[in-house]
Amino acid sequence: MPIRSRALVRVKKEGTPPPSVAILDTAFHRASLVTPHGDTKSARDRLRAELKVVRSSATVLRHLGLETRRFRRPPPTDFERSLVGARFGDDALDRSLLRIRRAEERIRGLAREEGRTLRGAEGPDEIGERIRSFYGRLSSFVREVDPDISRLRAIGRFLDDRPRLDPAAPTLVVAGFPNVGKSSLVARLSSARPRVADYPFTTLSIAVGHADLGFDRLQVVDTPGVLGRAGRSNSAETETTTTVRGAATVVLFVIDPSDRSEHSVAEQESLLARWRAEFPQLPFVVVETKADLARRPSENLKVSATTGEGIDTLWKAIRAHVVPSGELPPMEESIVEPESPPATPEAGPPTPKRRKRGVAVP
Ligand SMILES: Nc1nc2c(ncn2[C@@H]2O[C@H](COP(=O)(O)OP(=O)(O)OP(=O)(O)O)[C@@H](O)[C@H]2O)c(=O)[nH]1
Ligand SMILES: [Mg+2]
Repeated sequence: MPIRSRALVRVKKEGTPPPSVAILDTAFHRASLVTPHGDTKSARDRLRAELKVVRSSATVLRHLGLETRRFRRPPPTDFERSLVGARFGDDALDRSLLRIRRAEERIRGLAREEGRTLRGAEGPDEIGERIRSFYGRLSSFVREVDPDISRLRAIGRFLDDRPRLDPAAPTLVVAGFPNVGKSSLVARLSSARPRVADYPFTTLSIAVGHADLGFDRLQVVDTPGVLGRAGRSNSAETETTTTVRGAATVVLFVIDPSDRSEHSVAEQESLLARWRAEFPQLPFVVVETKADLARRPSENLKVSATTGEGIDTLWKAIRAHVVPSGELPPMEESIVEPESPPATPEAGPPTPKRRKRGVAVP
């Protein structure tokens, strides 16, 4: 059966076409457009075949390169890698990249070898047979990496939906049980405007806002709620734990002491105790929120995202844990390069201005 019909049969059987179908379709179409020059028909036949080999393999390689480019420039940060590892499996990204790289090497080798063999081929039948066999092998190399291309696309979409955190900037991770008021506090503390609603798991993936500490720009990360059931986390809860582990400079642990919470303070505190034991190096700032609704005697800070009560005191507690770096954040988009050199040599280099400053901290 011709290669193209075989691909169509697979599409019908499986519903969505695997990535190889479009890649090979483009490659064979582009290869069919080659226009060889030559004095004799046999010279033109051979050159046409050689050009088909070059063009089809080059097109496939260009497409495979596009599938992997997102993971090369810039490469994912360590934190992004751990998010991907938690969702897709520890080595899923590296395994797929490696398999595609191997397929690229095999395709390059195949094209080189075929170029040599074609030079010795005699007559249109032999040349036609060689091209068919080349296309068959090229197709099977691309089809073998279908699952890897699909996985890389899924990982790319997953990362596109996540903020790109600056690993060098201080990061406050806001975490706690579902529906306790984490997103409301993130909106109070930063430039982020996350969705707030009165039901659990409104937030399903991490989001970031910024706050201007004066000396540095703080990343404030909203997270999905965690129920604290050891060993039985859903993917959103796992994302939160991965973020606490991989991105936090400080954790803001939010407790809801009001009767709006379906979970007792004791339950919420047991998650806090577990995290303190799991991440002994991390500072935890603990707040009891919804202070406008309920408060109980305890040593924890009392705040309300609704009225703003306690937010100034909360900032003091957060700032105490964020060591001034004395440096501007290295994010390129946040810096406007000065246009002219300093007026006098003694004046030293001009200070770059920040464009995105986030919410100013009192
Ligand atoms: N009265 C009062 N209500 C609050 C306060 N903070 C949050 N809420 C309400 O509590 C509900 C949950 O708030 P969210 O900020 O979405 O809570 P969350 O912890 O982000 O929830 P998930 O993303 O589902 O885990 C919403 O109805 C908010 O309006 C507060 O300080 N006072
Ligand atoms: Mg939320």
